[in-house]
Amino acid sequence: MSKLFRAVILGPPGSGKGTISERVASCFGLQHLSSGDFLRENIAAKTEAGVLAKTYIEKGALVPDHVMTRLMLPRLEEMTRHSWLLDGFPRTLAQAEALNSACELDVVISLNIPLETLKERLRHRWIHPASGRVYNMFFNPPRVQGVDDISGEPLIQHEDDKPEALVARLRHYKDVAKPVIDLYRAKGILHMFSDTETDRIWPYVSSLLSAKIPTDLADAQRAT
Ligand code: G5P
Repeated sequence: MSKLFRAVILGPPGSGKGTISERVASCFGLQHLSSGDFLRENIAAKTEAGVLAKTYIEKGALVPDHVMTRLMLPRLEEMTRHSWLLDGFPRTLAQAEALNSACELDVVISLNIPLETLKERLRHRWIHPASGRVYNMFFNPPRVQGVDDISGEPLIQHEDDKPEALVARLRHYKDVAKPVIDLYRAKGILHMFSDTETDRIWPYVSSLLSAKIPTDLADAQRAT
């Protein structure tokens, strides 16, 4: 059997991790594992982790490391026969170390997006607090303004997505992410992409993965 391929995508809120991950999944056949999606599934199912995580997500804060690792590592163990791209995990050094002890990564993609661009994207972000579903008033608006598509309940804006709090939160992200980025740089697997537009970053990500993913593996993944 071919060697499996394991990648991580890092980036601040609004940096385009989800958008690029979906393109990677459809072009290269990797499984897209999103920590935000796992959290939202757990919130919807009202699991113990979901109930706890909701209180942090509502505030725009990071969910504690022990909750995240307890949630993510068993999911990865279920994926031992698949190649995957992990989106949104790890976010802290403690999470990166836990991931390190569970598996070996081939590539880490890091999105470096200017602060002004992130501010512009996030200030239009609204969420449905009960489910954690996220909307952007320009790029993925709800069908009816201000209302969740599925439940019909009102959307709210994170206190932290309001302009006053946003800069502090994005700086906090940078501080927490720096040791994670340093760790992967030291391992020689970090690839950083800087631009204001996902469409301009994508061709570089695509050619990196074309070079790194063995051809027989890419064919096999696409066939499944
Ligand atoms: P998530 O779900 O991981 P965030 O906040 O990290 O959420 P988000 O908002 O989902 O990230 P993203 O995935 O980086 O952003 O980016 P995206 O969704 O692709 O794009 C953001 C928006 O910009 C979209 O509307 C998109 O259409 C638009 N866009 C993309 N590219 C472009 C472009 O080129 N131009 C323009 N104009 N627009 C574009 O996590 C949710 C919460 O869960 C918790 C945290 O509380 C987190 O806030 N959490 C964790 N906590 C602790 N540890 C972890 N590991 C955690 N993981 C999740």
